[in-house]
Amino acid sequence: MNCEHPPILSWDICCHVIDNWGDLGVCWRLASNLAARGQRVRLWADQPELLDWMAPGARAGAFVGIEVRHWPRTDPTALPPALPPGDVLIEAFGCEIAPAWVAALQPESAPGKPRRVWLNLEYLSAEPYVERCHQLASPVMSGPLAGRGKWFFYPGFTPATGGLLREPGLMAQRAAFEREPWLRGQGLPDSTDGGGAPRVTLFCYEPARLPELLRDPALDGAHWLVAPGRPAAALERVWDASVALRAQRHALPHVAQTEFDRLLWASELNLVRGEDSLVRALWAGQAFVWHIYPQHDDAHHLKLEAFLDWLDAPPSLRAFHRVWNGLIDAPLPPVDLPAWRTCALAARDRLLRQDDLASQLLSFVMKKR
Ligand code: TRH
Repeated sequence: MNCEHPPILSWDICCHVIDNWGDLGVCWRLASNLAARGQRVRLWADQPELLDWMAPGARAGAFVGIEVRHWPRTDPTALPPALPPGDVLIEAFGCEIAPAWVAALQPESAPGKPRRVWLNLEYLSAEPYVERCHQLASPVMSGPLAGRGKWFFYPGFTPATGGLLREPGLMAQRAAFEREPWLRGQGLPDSTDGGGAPRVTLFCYEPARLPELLRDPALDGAHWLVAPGRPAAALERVWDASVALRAQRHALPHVAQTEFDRLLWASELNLVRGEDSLVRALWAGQAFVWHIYPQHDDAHHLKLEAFLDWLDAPPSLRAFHRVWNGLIDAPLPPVDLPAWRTCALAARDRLLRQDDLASQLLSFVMKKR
């Protein structure tokens, strides 16, 4: 397929917000990435109101090619509105779309017509199973949809996976970014303030070692740019007079995803979490530390180690991640911004040589139609 000029397909993306913001964050990025390639997207979300800050105007139709709709996921009596069926249905993170909705959004393809494609977009991981399971078929064996089938599509970090979301022109925007005016425009300290002290973006859960990090000599004088919600609450609990002598904190409001990206571009250290902000920290090319989403069976331990292997993280960054994420109980290793940034830039170079997720998705769908 010529990916420069792909045919215009209509896509339905269903998103269940389980907790936090990453489910919708990823789905919105995917919708935007597809729309940027001329595709038409209906984004069905059970909490679309989160978009009011993540993508202001989205619910009112301000983004060409994207229509946001409420998905009454938990109401068994709700049926989808009468709409033209789509060409591609994406079930984000196995969100389980009721059979009546699948049948309505995506009726069986008529003989001789291009086939409709139903996909499950999975969570991001660097673990080896991702390459094995990417693009596997999953037939429906029973129930009203028996005989239909969907495909697994796995994002990932290597060429044998579905890749990462990266909108066209992102790196050009990143290169053209003017940090100082942007910081001033946000009411944040620019580089003239604090004699070169680093800016640290804090977007985490509740890392037990945060008090130690606040006292790391490499962050003396730092400006902590603190995201709302759990990061702000976590910092509030441990911020005291001794920390206030050596650092400053700046409470941030919710900002649009595009501004969130710029925040990561403008900071010398990005403490990110979940899934989407990790990917955006990679594109930012600054030193970063990942607070992985904790799973109760500790499945995130292997997931973190697999990511650190792929990242080719230097020993200091590996050790830091293990302590930051509670895998081992040891003092927090010192921050090494230059080494961590070098590692982040090398990882970004590797990723930029691979196709992005939306392009791969388009190619895959065209092959299956
Ligand atoms: O919020 P997260 O922790 O999200 C998730 C969820 O917990 C989800 O259930 C889990 O499956 C997933 O992680 C792995 O972190 P994440 O993924 O980084 O998503 C945050 C999103 O919020 C991201 O798209 C950026 C966006 N964001 C803004 O747009 N503006 C803001 O001001 C902030 C703080 C975040």
